[in-house]
Amino acid sequence: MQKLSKEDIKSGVVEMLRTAYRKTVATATPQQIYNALALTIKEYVSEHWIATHEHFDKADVKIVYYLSMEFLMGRFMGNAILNLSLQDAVKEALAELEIDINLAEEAEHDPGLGNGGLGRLAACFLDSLSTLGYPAYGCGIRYHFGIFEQHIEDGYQVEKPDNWLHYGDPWGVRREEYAKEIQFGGRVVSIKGDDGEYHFTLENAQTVLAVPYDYPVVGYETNMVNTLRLWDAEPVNRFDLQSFNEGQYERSVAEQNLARQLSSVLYPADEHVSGKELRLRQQYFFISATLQRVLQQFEQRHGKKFEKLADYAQFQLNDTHPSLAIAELMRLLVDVYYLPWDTAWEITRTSCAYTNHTILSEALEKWPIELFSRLLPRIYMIVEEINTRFCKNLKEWYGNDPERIRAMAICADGQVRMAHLAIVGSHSVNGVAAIHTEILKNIELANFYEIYPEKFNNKTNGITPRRWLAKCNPGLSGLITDTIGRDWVRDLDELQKLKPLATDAAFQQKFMDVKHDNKIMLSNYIKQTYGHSVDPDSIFDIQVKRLHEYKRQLLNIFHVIDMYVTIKMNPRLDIKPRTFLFAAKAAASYHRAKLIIKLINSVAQMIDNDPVVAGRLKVLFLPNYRVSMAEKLVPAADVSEQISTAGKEASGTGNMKFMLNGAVTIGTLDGANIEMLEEVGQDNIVIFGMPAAEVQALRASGTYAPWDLYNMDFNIRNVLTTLINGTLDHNNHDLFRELYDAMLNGYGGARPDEYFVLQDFASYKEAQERVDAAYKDKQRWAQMAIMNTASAGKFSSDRTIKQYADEIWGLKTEHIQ
Ligand code: JNB
Repeated sequence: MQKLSKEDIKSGVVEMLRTAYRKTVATATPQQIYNALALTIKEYVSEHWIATHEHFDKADVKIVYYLSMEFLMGRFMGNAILNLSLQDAVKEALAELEIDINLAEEAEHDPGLGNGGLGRLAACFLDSLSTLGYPAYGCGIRYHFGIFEQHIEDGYQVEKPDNWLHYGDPWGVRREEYAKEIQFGGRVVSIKGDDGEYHFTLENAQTVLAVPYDYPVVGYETNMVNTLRLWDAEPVNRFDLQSFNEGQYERSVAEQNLARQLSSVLYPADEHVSGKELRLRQQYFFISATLQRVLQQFEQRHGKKFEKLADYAQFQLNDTHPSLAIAELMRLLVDVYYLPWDTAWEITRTSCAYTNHTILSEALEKWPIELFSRLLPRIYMIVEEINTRFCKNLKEWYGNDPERIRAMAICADGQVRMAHLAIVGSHSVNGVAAIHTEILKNIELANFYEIYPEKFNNKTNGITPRRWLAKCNPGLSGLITDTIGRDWVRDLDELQKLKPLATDAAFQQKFMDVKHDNKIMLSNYIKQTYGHSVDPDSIFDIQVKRLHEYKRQLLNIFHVIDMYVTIKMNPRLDIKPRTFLFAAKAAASYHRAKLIIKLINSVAQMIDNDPVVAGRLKVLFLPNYRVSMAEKLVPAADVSEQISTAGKEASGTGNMKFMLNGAVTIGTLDGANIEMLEEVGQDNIVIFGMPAAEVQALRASGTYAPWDLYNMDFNIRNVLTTLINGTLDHNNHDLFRELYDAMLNGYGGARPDEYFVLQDFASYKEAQERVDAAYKDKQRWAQMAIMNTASAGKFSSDRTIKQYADEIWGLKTEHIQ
């Protein structure tokens, strides 16, 4: 295929502007220019996309289906340009057309079809699948509204809808020919099939149409283009005169409303179950559509040989959200394709695999049987049957131990437990970092590990080096490529070659110059966008992630208050100036998290208003954290805050992004931080706080007494007092009393300081002093920063995906001509 040239791009953009908007380059808006460029590139991508699928058909390949409620893709265009090696051609074409490429790229709305780590991981995985040459589909929902847009008003979070489709959807291809009908409610009846046997079907169900929109997933310097398939819900259009006459008018309207609601909005609660009927509808909607299409295609290719399904299709369940796949696959095989139960079960078990992403108990999905069986009556029957057979097996293995059986059952206490369904119906169960998998095996899922040890395995998360270094940090990318060549983009272990240069004064200088340039660029962006001045010569200390108590943004801001108080008491204190940057969305219903946002903003204001600390401390909360903002922050970070209560953060992936871009981590022994420590060595990471085992022991002992810490530790006392003495808000002394109470007394029946902020405070403070000391020694700091980049190879999602392909999916790479 002919590569897209500079001239092709120029004429493509001009032509597209003319036909789509009757505009010229001179009169078009940045929005229109973006669309014209996107459509030009998409046209070119389509050739590779078609070739990819021709190859899949011809070679009859095995395909992995990554089933996920969330895909946090970030902007498409820049990534496509990079992966297609079109960066130079596009740059030159736009320069000749006198278009500012930045303006065009910034005009793309960043689609937020995910909450955080789990959704962004899915996006990194798709990039790696295409880059490595693995046939794959990402399957999910085309929400019309992504994660809300966060505004900050008077220091408080305010949510606004994110209408990402408003300006058009140049990358999506509507595939009406693959639409599928999805049924909800109704009654289960059995009718005689063509085979003369009785089969279950639904009577009087509500029907919604699932229409797929396909988005290209371009691999880096390969010709493979995989597909992100997002299903949109539409009414089936039964709004005909007949149903009107038969008095079904209301029902018809109800169905239309139902359809419109289904793919309307992403649930914005991160690691917290909503328990809402609409969420269960969404889950069944995209699972049923995906599986109907996969089986239809399988039958076209292989006839009725469904026993071979697992050799051609693997379904990876991104947490329990898609775990209805297990029951829906059973339904289709048994009710639609007339397979015997045992055969269908064998097929299902061998084609599904489950990834766990959190051990927070509030994120365990359990559906009330009443709701589940009403909405999905046939699926419920199947889940019950799976449960009955599973419990019978348990009885055979353990004898009659009702307590144990009740603990492990899929249906119990009036609920369906989705994690148990996912484990029983899969051939693989994996955690996302070594410590996380150990906790699953030994604590959280110990019961299941005992009966299915062979299913459990670890797949430590990774991030794509394309978006998270090559794309977001051109300065550092260029320096690395000039030094060791460009192979690192596909083989991140190549970065090891930088290790000998960590002590090289000339390289240190260049590395830190790039960092400084990135800090200046970020400072300019902050000045322009928010009007705040930040000093690029201060330490950029960054904590960006969802706002959650276990992630302990509170520990960070408490330490800032402590620094403030310390400087006030001793204005000549010798510390390196610091800029603390925060960004985080809180679930709309998570009151405590929103109060913490308000606290961060109040502290920022207090510091801004105090000349004594001016030039030494700065705090800024950046509103509306999202992928495109992360791409600006990560390259400019000196210090990366990864400070969760040990045992709570399954892996973390932001930690890896900062490490790759040469930031030094201050972190706990949690999630993938532990493996980062192994890779980078203890001289190049700042570790503090209780390890997970100590946290567990302290919690179990019931002896944790924050008041003792308050009484013994003068710094803690000062920080907590600041929360309630009017320093932060002269008009309302009680604004933050809830946080004070939560720390010391327990608030609303909860235990005091559930996440051990105060317990780890002294250790954190001391670790921050180590950071300060290290930064003052310029060579030492440069060496640490370089060692972080040089040691980040393990955290490429290419490594992770290769392990999934080899150890779970049995998937081979393909080469597209
Ligand atoms: C999540 C996440 C988990 C469950 C729900 C929503 N987990 C989101 C994150 C972990 C990180 C880890 C990433 C990728 O593996 O994002 O996954 O790095 O440590 O916190 C959820 C949503 C609704 C209902 C129930 C659960």
